Amino acid sequence: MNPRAPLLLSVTLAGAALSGCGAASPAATSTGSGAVAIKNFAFGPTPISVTKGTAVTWTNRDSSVHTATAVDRSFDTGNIEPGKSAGHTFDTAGTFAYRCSIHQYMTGSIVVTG
Ligand SMILES: [Cu+2]
Repeated sequence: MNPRAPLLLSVTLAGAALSGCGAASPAATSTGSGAVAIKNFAFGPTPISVTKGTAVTWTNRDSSVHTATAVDRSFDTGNIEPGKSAGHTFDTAGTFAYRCSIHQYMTGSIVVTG
């Protein structure tokens, strides 16, 4: 018996399960790990949807300092220098609007699902 056969079968089944899940989920942007870029004085992508317990990372790709600060103050990355990253782990389900505390017209939101 070919010892690789069971492994190939598992991979095939996992692939089928994943594509089934994707078809059932129409959410535009949904990931288990969140990554948001800050570029040209804007957050993107936004909104993003993550599952509870996900660490979201903001990476500053501008030449200005930015922050990601919750409107309700539930989180605040503090200053993120150009080229640096900062993160926050979302342990509570809900929708969290945030903005840059320096440039308050920069807004985004994180949707945390249970
Ligand atoms: Cu800013």
